[in-house]
Amino acid sequence: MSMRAEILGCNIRVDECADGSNNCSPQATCSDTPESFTCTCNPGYIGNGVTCTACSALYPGLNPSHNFGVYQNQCFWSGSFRTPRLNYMAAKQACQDEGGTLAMIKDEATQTFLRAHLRSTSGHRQR
Ligand SMILES: [Ca+2]
Repeated sequence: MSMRAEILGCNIRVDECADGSNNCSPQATCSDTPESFTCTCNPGYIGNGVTCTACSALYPGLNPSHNFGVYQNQCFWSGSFRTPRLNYMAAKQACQDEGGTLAMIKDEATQTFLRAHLRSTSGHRQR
């Protein structure tokens, strides 16, 4: 009769979000994972989660500053009903003056994001 000993691996799960040992930015949300944790910048901020920068800080000339949205780690800004209406060339120039580019709709997902963003920032209902 032989005795067999098995050494079982201890899998101790650490919640870095709860114990404060994560390095997430104060402007990020920490999510615990079994192996580690992830940091995701909060709405209105872009970055890698360890460093998050407010879109309004990157583009201080754009007002209202709360009209920023983030999609695929890029800042999008739209005017409100108070913003003067611009034609294509004037809008393109206005974006360039602020160090950005006029948003061009490249795909369905971007279009869906922009439609929802414009609905939430335009200041009045769109039909
Ligand atoms: Ca963890």
